[in-house]
Amino acid sequence: MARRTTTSQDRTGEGGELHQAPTRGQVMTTAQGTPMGDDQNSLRAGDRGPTLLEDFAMREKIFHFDHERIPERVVHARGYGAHGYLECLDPVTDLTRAAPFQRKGKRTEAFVRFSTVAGNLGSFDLARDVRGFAVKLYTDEGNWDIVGNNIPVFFIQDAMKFPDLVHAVKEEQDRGWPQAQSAHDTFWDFISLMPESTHMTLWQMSDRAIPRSFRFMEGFGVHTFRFVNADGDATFVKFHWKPRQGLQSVVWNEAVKINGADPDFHRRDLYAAIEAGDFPQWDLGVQVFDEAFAEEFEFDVLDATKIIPEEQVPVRVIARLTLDRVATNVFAETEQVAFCTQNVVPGVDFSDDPLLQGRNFSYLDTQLKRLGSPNFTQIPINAPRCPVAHFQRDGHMQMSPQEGRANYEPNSLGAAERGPRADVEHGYTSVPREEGGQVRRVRSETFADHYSQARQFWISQTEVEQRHIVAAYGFELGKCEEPAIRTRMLGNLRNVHEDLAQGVADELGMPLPEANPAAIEPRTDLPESAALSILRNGPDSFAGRKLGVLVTAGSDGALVKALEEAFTRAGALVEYVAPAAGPIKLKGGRKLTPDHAVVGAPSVLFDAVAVVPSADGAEALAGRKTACDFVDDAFAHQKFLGWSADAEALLDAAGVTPDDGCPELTADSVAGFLEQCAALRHWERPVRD
Ligand code: HDE
Repeated sequence: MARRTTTSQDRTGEGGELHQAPTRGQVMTTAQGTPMGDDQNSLRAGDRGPTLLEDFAMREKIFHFDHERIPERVVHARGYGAHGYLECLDPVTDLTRAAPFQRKGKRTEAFVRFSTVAGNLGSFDLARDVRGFAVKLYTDEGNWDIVGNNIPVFFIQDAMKFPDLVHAVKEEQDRGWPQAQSAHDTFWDFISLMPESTHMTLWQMSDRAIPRSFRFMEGFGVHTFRFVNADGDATFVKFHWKPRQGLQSVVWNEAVKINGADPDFHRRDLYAAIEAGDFPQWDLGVQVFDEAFAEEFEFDVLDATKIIPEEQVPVRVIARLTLDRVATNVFAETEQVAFCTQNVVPGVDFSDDPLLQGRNFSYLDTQLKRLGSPNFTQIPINAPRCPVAHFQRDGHMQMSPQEGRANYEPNSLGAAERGPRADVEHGYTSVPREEGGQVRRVRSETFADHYSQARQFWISQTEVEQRHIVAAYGFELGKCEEPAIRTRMLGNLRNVHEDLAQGVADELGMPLPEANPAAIEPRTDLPESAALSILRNGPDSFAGRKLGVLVTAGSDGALVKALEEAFTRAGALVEYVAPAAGPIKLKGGRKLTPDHAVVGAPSVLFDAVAVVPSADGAEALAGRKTACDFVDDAFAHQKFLGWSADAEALLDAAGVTPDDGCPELTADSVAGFLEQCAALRHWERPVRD
């Protein structure tokens, strides 16, 4: 192969192959398409002389690099996306004319972006935070975005307060911290002064805010929307995404450690599952109700701080979402995807929820800031998959050679050139409805009950979940420096439930203050709702989860094989952790290359663990803190922990006395261990703080 550049390569005397024209693939060019002769050296006057302005290739390369960043999202900056499709299971043509639901089996292309809210782009995945669950559906009649969260209620009732909420939760402006944390004064100062936020904070302090992975969490459209059928009949609708994997979260002490061990835990999990062909799926369910229900319901269906319990309006599953392809390029797709709540399609309409109405302005506006041009809809990830025809013209980065003479309507210039016209019969029309009343800045009286559903959430939790909620408030409020903020929050919590308030007060070592005045006497008659608990809706098998197996040279090869076969057959992932990353030989002769060295793979990265070293290996590991922590943490995090008789020295060193959640493993007991692991954790094990 002839060299395209000789002098510079000869002079650098290294990387010769880099200077040859590629034997495969394309010739490197500038952005203008000019083939590059040298990508190593800038153009110089003399070997040691100045670089010349004439060097268009270097200037172009650095110019582009200088402009690589775009503003990150002001909220939900850290996210991870994947492609997939929505498949219609139950065509609800009686309810909506929305294209995805007109025929059983109909597939609609989808892109989903999961996110945390408060942290910056470079923050860590397992912050205690709400998760975004934004779905873009490329329907035959335009893009429909359901921009939801993994929690069905929100902190505030009116969009007017959103900037305040976000300022309060982000890093404090005078010091620049904390990153990706609500555990600080400004957040709880704001929240404690906003009784309407109380319900949401119960969800946020629950394990919903520390999900095991994106695959194990629910999604909610939050607001009430409208479905409209072909006859123009409208009903109210709320959207739910129910993970077919079940619900699962981690415990707080684990989350804290995962953030250090693998800040990309959630994105890695989604990527790995999809790449392994274990495609995550969610059922799309709807709660449908009419004006009469809305009238008689205890709360206002336009108030985003309230749910409609599933016991009152059941969730009807109409479609299934499958994510089967990771992004090709994270910037081009996940970063540039532009979700807008205003993106609806014929068959879907808004309600008057004041939060939703504000969002309909904000999302479009923010895309202009982030993507820099009103033509952001032409970026491939945002482009509709159906034909687009309008008279919007020009603007930065216009990609479309919009043809013809007339760029206005009405026009009469030549039949072929007249361009598109609105379709009165089939095009989008808003639901006709009566609106009226005085123009005022006002909060409806029907939004005034801030505590009753918070209490309903609390009483619907299992004891384990209640304990976690109390501990989370304790942690967060304990980080507040101002005692008055803690006191005010305790006053709010007294309106929710005495046990909750007392538990948090005990965590904080503070006396219970008087309950804060409530605008409306909180109700105590709302019944428990099983749908609100994670533990009552967990997975029923170990499929999709990860077993960490601690091995050493000389580990029992037959036992290792039995574990691997049983867990893999059950759809789980098995990863090996060893004293070092290099290959080891097991008893029986198998050569095994571990996935991790123990120093880089604490047990927090696994859902359950098997500790099966050789007796010598166990002795050696007993002297290593990382190995003892592996065992101790798995036990403390109430994980199922299988162990072989040879592991005893390590278990002793870690201070672990096996209980019912720690079966001794033999090739025969592996099946029982797998069955046990189907439960999320061995919650009966006493917790050590
Ligand atoms: Fe958002 N929100 N939000 N939000 N939100 C944004 O839009 C906003 C709200 C949600 O993965 C921003 O493109 C206002 C509720 C998700 O790209 C911004 C209000 C819910 C995402 C914005 C809310 C959400 C965003 C920032 C109060 C759950 C990430 C960047 C009225 C139902 C989407 C962007 C993605 C992102 C505004 C409240 C969910 C600034 C004004 C309620 C999942 O436009």
